[in-house]
Parts: sequence; C-alpha cells; structure tokens
Amino acid sequence: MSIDEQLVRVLHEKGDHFISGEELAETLGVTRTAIWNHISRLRDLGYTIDALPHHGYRLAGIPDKMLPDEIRNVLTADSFVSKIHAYDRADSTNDIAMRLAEGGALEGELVVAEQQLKGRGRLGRNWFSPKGSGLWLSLILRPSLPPSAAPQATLAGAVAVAKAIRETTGCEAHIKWPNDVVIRGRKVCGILTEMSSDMDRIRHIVLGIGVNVNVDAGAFPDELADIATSLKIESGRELSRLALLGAVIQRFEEGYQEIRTGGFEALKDEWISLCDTVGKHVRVTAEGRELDGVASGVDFRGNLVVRLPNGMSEHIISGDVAVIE
Ligand code: BT5
Repeated sequence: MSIDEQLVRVLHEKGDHFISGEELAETLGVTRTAIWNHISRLRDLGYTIDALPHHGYRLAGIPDKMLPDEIRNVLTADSFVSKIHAYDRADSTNDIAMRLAEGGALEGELVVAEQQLKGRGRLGRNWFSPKGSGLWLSLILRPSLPPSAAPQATLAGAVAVAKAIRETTGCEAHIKWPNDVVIRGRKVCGILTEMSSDMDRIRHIVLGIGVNVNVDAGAFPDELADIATSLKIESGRELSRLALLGAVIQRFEEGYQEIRTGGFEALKDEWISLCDTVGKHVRVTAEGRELDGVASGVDFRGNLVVRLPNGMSEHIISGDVAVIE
C-alpha cells in the first residue's frame, strides 16, 4: 500500500478528530516533511484536509473519484470484490478485465476508470464515457455454471443497477431487455457481458456496466441527445458516484449469490417486476431477423420469450428490442 493510501486510511480512522503530524510521521515511518508533502498531494487529488497548528490534520471531505481506498469504504466488509484496479483513463474497462481474467485474475476483481477512450457497447457499438461523470466498471466473475447461464449475469446486473438507482435517487428506473436501464424511456445505463468458456463450463465472465451519473444534458453528443439521460438530469442534483457504486455492487452480490446457488427464480421475478418490456408488443432484431410479438417473460436461462402471432414462442438469447405499443 502506498504512503498516500496509508495516510488516507489513518485519516479515515480518526474520523472527526485531528491527528498530529508527529503521530502520522511515526505511524507511517516517514518524516514530518514527507507527511506534509503527501498531504499536499492528497489535496491535489481532491481531498479536503484541515490543518491546525498544535492539532495536526483532519479529513474534512473526500473527492468523488474512483480511488481504491474510497471504493473500499463504500463496500461491505464481506464484499466479494477481491481486488480493485482503478484507472484515470482506459480504452475500455472490459478489455482490461478480459486481459486480467485471461491472465488468471480472480473472481470479484473490479476494474474502474474515470474515463474510457474506447468504451464499447455490443456488436462493436461505441459507449460514450466522459471523464469524471459516470460509472464505468467491469467485474470479473468465475461462476461454476454452464455457458448457457451467462445471460443471467446480465439480468442480475440490470436488476442491481435499477435497484441501486431507485434507492439512491428515487428515480423510477426500469429495465429494457436485455441490458439497458432506462428512466422515462431514456437510456441511463448499458451492460456488456463478455465470456470465455469451454463447451460445458464458463471460464470467466466480464460484466461491464456503464451508468451516466453526473453527465450534463449538453455534454451528450448529438446522436445520444434524444435517447440518453443521466441521473443528474433526472434527479436535478449532483450524485455521489462512489455511493452509487457501493449500492450497485451490493445489490449485484445478492443477485449473483442466487444465480450461483441455482436460485434464478427469485431474481427472475424481480427482473420482471422492474422490466418495462414484458407484456408489451415488441419488435425484436436478432441475428439479422426481425420478429414481432408480445414479450411474455424470460426463461430459466435469462432469454426473452416472445409469443408470436401464430401462437408459437421464440426464446431470444441476444438482440435488440423496440417496444411497439
Ligand atoms: C450497451 O451496448 O449498452 C453496453 C454498454 C456497456 C458500457 C460499459 S462501460 C464499462 C464497460 N467497458 C466498456 O467498454 N463497456 C462497458 P448496446 O446495447 O450495444 O448499446 C450501445 C448504444 O447505446 C450505442 O450505439 C448508442 O446508441 C447508445 N449509447 C452510447 N453511449 C451511451 C451513453 N453513455 N448513454 C446512453 N446511451 C449510450
């Protein structure tokens, strides 16, 4: 752990109390001048640190930045997040997580970035990921499940984000199959699930989640202006990305636990109650085909079930859905 990280940890532990430069120097095994230099660095990172003669230092405010120590603070003590990889800039957190997973990274390793330069959607689409105003994260999962269960991870991710948004903002977030979370019909979150597997076993899944948190209306590029939104736009206030991250991970862990223990039913019910696709007339575009029908639910694997006009049902593994009425 770096001196900066140790310093933040000690200041956090002291809470509202001051700690002297001397005590800090002793605890961290460095000089008082070094402590002063590290305090300056932390202030440059956005920390507010009070300094009073004869009293020392006190943590008065933390930056809403994707810093590993601050992320740890919003996770539960028994969180399954095993390691945090935080980047100021990344091409795509999914690319990094896939590389890490291929190199042996463990279940629960988390990759976050302040900004993505080549954020990806499905099928080679772009994901707009401006600096400092969104949650751009990827989680490495290693469930002992067959590859056909992978869509369940996407569903668990969507349920987690919709619930976390409702809890932290009060906004009525809905799920649009398979991977969108929308508010008033506009997309606030997208999920990209990627997988490496054998015939009968998942090697690893990378669950990539992008949430527009404090993106201003004018910041979206023209092509997204009418279809995208952010939590700031919807709630009318700036939100803590860290708090939302904590809520998303916590809710995800609950759903993921159900999946891993074969209890997809409860999660599925929750997904259906949050989904605004089920029960609607939809047009599905999947693998170059177009289908019209009624979205009647999801099956035990997480695939969308569409009832066709001829009474037959199709189970859609992946595709795009537009609600017709
Ligand atoms: C998705 O794809 O919605 C998946 C997005 C996943 C993004 C996360 S961020 C962390 C991780 N690292 C990555 O590189 N990716 C993941 P799809 O369903 O194909 O939707 C893509 C479409 O959404 C685009 O073609 C745009 O129309 C729209 N879009 C792009 N950026 C957006 C944004 N920031 N907010 C809302 N809509 C957006």
